Amino acid sequence: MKLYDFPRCPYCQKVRLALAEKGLEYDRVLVDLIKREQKEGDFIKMNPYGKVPVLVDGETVLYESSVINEYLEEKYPDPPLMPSEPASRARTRMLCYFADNHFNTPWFNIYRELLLKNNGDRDTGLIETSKAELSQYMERLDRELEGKQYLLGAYTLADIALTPRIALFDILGIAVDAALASAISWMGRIKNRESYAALEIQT
Ligand SMILES: N[C@@H](CCC(=O)N[C@@H](CS)C(=O)NCC(=O)O)C(=O)O
Repeated sequence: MKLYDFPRCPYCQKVRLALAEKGLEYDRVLVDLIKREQKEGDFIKMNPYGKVPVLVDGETVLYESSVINEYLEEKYPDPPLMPSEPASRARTRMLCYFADNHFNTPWFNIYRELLLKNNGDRDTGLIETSKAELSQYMERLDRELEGKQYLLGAYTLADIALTPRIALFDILGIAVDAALASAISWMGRIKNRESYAALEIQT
């Protein structure tokens, strides 16, 4: 398999985590987003949206990180990263959607303001409202995690989808309320997994 990848992209990190959890070998092809290689000839033929990640498995070309991770789950089911029962599988997918489409918005606001802009250009108001939004999402996750090791009980693609975002909390100065004990211990658990190294977080 070949993964077209940009190291610090959270969507690529999700796929690298799933590949690592499943112990799958693959080659990595760096797509330099800064040089806009994702919008050029050969790459745009694989993904018409011009975005990483893209996974190539033989003749199969896939884009959209959640679709890629479900493909990996179906083709390489061991170890499983989805529950077996339909309602829990649907819940896993809802949480993956939440991670990419809701949680990601305030998280990326903070990321962009702090890591992609210079000091004087930062919107401090946006950073604060985004932190408040994330606090609410963390409360929701804390409730979801009560009495559980991971979001669905066992570790799944839902935990994977949130991991790249959680991983940068310290670097982005995002604090989690100490009262959210279930969420805090879950964060510790996902960081202690062997696969976590696949994120390649640079401190
Ligand atoms: N929905 C896509 C999102 C992928 C995405 O937004 N990738 C970003 C990097 S983190 C990208 O390639 N951006 C380049 C661009 O839009 O030009 C997925 O889940 O794979």
